[in-house]
Amino acid sequence: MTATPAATGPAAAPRPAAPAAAAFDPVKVRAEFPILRQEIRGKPLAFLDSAASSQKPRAVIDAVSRYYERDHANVHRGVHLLSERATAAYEGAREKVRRFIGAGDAAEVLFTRGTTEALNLVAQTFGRQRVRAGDEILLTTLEHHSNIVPWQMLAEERGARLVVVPVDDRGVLLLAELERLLGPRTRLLALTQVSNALGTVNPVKEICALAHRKGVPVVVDGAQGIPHLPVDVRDLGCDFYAFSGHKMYGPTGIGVLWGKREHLEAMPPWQGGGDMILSVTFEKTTYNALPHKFEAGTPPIAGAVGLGAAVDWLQGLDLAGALAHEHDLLRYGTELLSRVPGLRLVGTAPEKAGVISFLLGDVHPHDVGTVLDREGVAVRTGHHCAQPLMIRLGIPATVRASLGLYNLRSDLEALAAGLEKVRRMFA
Ligand code: 7TS
Repeated sequence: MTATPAATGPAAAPRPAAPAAAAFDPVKVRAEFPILRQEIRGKPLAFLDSAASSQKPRAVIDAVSRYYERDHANVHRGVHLLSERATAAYEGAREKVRRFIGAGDAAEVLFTRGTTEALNLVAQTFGRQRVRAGDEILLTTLEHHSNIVPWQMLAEERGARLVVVPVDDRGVLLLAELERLLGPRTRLLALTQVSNALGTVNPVKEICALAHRKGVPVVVDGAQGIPHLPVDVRDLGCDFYAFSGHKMYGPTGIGVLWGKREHLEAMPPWQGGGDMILSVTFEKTTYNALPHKFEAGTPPIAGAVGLGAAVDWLQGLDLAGALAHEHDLLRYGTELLSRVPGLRLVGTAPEKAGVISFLLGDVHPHDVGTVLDREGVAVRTGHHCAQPLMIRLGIPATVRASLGLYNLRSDLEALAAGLEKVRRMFA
C-alpha cells in the first residue's frame, strides 16, 4: 500500500460560478425528499425530528448509488481507474466541504464518522497535548454529551477540571460569566454553536474573540449550527469546527473536523493504521501529511461522496430564501404552540434556530411523543443527550420539534392538532 498526497483530479478543479438559484420554494424542495411522501399509521408524515437526523434529498441518494454502481474502489492506493475515480470523488468531496465552510486549505478538512468522533479526536490529541494537572477546560451548560464526555475523560486522565459557563432561565449563555471564567488555568473552551435541546444560537464569533484575547483556543461543536446557519470558519475565528453529514441532508457515518493547520500540524496522530503513514518499520513509523495523518484505515468514501452531494444540493438553493423559510417556520410554530393551553416552551432565547422544545402540562414527554406518533407527527422526547442542561432547568425531559428545510407550516399545524388530542386524552 502506498500513501499519496491529496488527489487533484477533475473534481478538485475550481468550478465555474453556479447559476443563480431559483427563489426558495419549500413545496418543491420537500418533493425532492422521497421518504417524506409516505403515510405513517394512515396519516401524512410530519417529520419534526431533523435535529436528531435530517432526511436526504434525491440528489444525495442518487450520488451515493451512482458512486457504488460506477466508481467504487479503495482510495489512495490503486493504480487502476476505479481507484483513481474513487480517490477523485473522495478528495473532490473534501474540496466541496472546504469551500462550503470557508476553510483556506483542504488539508485542514478531516473526514471523521461524525461530530462525536471529531470531538474525541480533538480531545485526545490537541487536548492531551495541552491539558495538565490543575488545568481547566471551559464548557457551557448547553452542551450535548458529545461535547462533555470526551473532555471529562481527558480531565480525569490529566487531573484537570471542567468549568461550566451558566445559562439563564431562557437558555441564554451568560457572556459576562464566560469572560470571567476564562482564567489563567483555562487551556481550552469547547462550546456548541446551536443548542440541540433548546435551539439557542451562541454568538460564537464574539466568544472566539473573547477567548483569544486571553490566549484560549476554541473548539466549536457545529452539529446543529451548520444545518441552519451560514458557516465560515475563518470568519468565526474558531480553532476547530466539528459537524456531522447526517444532520445537513447528507449520509450517516461521515462527519468533519476542521482545524487550523498550525494546530493540526503540531498534533500527534490519533488512530494508527493504513493511509496515515509514510513508512513503517518495527523500529519507527513516519506519518503522512495532512489530512491523511488523521484518517487511518479505509475512510467512509461513499459517505464523503454523499456529503459532497449534500453540499452541492444546499449550494444550489437560494440560501437567503431557505433561511427565511426556516425562520418563518420557527416563528409560526412558536406562535401556534404558545396558544396551546398548558403548554410551556422550554428555551426562549431571542436568537434561536431550528428547535422548539416544550412541556405540556404534567403529561410525560414520552406520552406526548407516543400520541403524536399515532398522528403521523415525529418528534423527539427525552433529555436530548443534554442531561446537565435538563438538571439546570429542573426538568427531566422535553418534547422537541425540530425543523428542516423541507418542513411546511402544515407540519406544525399537524403538531398543534396532535397536541390538542394529547390534551383531551390526559385532561
Ligand atoms: N453535538 C450536538 C450539538 C448534537 O446535537 C449532536 C447530535 C452531536 C453533537 C452528536 O452528533 P453525532 O452525529 O456524532 O451523533 N444530536 C442529536 C440530537 O439532538 N438528537 O439525536 C442526536
